[in-house]
Amino acid sequence: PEKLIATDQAEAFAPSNIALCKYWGKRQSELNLPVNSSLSISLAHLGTRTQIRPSQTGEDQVVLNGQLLPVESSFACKVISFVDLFRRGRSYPLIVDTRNNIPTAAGLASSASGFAALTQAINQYFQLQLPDAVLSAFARMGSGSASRSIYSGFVEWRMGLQEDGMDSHAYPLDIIWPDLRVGLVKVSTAVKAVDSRSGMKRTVETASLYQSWPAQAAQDLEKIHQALSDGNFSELGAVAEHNAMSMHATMIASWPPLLYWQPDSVVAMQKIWALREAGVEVYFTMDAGPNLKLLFQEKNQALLETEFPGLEVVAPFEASESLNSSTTTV
Ligand code: 2P0
Repeated sequence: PEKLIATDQAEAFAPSNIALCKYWGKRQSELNLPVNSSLSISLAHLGTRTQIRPSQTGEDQVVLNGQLLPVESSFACKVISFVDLFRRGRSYPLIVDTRNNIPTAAGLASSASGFAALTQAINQYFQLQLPDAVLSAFARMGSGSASRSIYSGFVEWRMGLQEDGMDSHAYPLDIIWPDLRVGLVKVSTAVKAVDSRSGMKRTVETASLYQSWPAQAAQDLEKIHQALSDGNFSELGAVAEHNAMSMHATMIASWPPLLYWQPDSVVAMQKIWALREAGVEVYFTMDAGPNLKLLFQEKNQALLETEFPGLEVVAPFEASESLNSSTTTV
């Protein structure tokens, strides 16, 4: 709009999400347009809460987990240039106060929930009343996976075909699996060495194996849709694990090699394969970091909590008041 109307304060929550069919590679990097479509599950109460209020100093301020960041830090720069997409040269100095309840930059997708919460908070703060699909397309420009964090439950980000990217946004799937569980195996919460953006670029530019990725991702997406409509957990888990390993194979085939795994990641993988051999239905997926995300059903929760001490378990479809607050203006 020509004129922005600011409120006193706005606050929004967005969940983190874990892709079952991964986004890896951009066809256009300024707008974050992906090479392939992807599909994720949102992590209910795990995510980011962001508050926006006017800054009395006349300067933007970015606060992360209670700490005021230097404006020249890369996180603050990203946040400020994202807000500028909406302010477009107009002077509205803001305090962006953002809090994650997941470890930042540990491959637990905090940029996804971060940009989704920021987009929703901006929408409320300036009373833009943008539809969810447009919010998703905006969130995508902050971080590709953020397009999916606008919604809860199973979410598909369709790559789209348009050059302006307005058809590259997520859609919520009308499927509920109350007994689905996602378990976070924290191998390391250290900040990763190569961020996803540079990692993707390196893979696309140097890994000849990457040529087979778009077709594999398209096929996996189809299979996941089928598994979801059949209610077939084993198929869902198997396709998600195969998809993650295929993505990591393209990363490893980059130069210099991109290996996000730590020795303990492999220990955990082998444990999961042994459990499956023994008849326990558990699968895993991994992102641009050393941590594993387990996929299993509620009936196996107690056993897996024993096998993986410290496992953080999320029930993506649990009813939660905090999810509703994503649309609340304070
Ligand atoms: C995903 N990842 O689908 C994939 C799998 C990591 C591995 O989306 O450059 O932070 O900001 O668009 O969204 C992480 O990449 O990257 C990611 P940008 P993003 O979840």
